[in-house]
Amino acid sequence: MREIRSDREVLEEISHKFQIYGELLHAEVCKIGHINETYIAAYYQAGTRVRYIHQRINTDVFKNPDHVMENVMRVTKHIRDTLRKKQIKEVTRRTLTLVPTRDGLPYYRDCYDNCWRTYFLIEDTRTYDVVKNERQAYQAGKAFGEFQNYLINLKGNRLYDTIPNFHNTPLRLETLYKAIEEDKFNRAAGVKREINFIKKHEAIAPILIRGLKDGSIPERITHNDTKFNNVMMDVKTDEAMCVIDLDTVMPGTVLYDFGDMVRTTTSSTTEDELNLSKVKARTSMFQSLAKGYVENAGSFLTPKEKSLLTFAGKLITYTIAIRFLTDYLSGDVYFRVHRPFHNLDRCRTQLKLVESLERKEDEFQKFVDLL
Ligand code: GN1
Ligand code: MG
Repeated sequence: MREIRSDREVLEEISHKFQIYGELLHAEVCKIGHINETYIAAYYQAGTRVRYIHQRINTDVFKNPDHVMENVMRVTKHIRDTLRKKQIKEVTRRTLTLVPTRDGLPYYRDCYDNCWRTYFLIEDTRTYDVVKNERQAYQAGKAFGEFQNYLINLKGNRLYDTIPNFHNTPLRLETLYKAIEEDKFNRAAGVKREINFIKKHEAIAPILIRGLKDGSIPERITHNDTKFNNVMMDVKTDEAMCVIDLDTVMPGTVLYDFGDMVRTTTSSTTEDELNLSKVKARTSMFQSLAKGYVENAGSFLTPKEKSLLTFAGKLITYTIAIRFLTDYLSGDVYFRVHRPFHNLDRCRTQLKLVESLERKEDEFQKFVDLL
């Protein structure tokens, strides 16, 4: 039987495995994120207090941690080198820095087969679940636009697909339909409205994947999880400092990235808001986001990519709704939940946002066309 150990015991053990030589003072769980387990740990080292992030990689989701870590190492090194070349200051606050194990490896596998990695914690930054003002929205667009821009000239082999078919909406739909058919937890009868809405929108599902396959949408290196809370913001200036959560950085289309920015940056509420009447896409946030993104990614965007930016917001929101609903029907096995019906609540919020984005689609795209 697996022994139950406290967080403190686990962290005491793993902390000695990395190239950190101080004493562990304090550690706490970071509740942001639905997949990996993240801890913030403070150490007393060489006469001062320093903080690190320890993260247990969810290997049910990321089945090949070697691939994930190789991608992360290549991407962070490339960004670090690029920032240095450009003589940009505070490089270690502007990209993640991995702390290797004492054996020089990118992650540590413990005796339970848990995979752990460590990053510097970026001090004087924080994340937000909901965008507060237009400056933040602009900064989010800029941060991910720059991120993609820096990676345009990453040399060498194609990055690994850490989760194959991650944004393949038709495949996500198929998985949903299978879950409805199986209905293992007798939950399908309660979600007829959601299923109908999803079915009615089926036609949008293949549009981006088709473009990627026929080459009309270029494959690029993309982040693939561009939630607003994956941008560390400077606490004093509200400048976007660093893009985090690099496990899904892999080949894809910038449209999914921009789409997920639209989903999380324009939304007036958190992802799991219960009061659906509050959920809408905010026009001023969209405009600031699009401006920040196009100004910084602009030089490589093709006209076709640009013409689909608004549509991508609707499509990715629809896709995430499908994924939340599938997980609800499957017994909440993928996304971490904190209350009953959590995944269903998340799905409903996303679908409400799809409706709102749909209403504003033409208006939003007109704005993008003028940028
Ligand atoms: C997951 O782990 P987190 O919370 O950053 C998910 C994303 C979803 C997001 C929805 C690997 O991201 O795809 O958009 O939840 N990540 C994975 O909030 O599935
Ligand atoms: Mg993530």
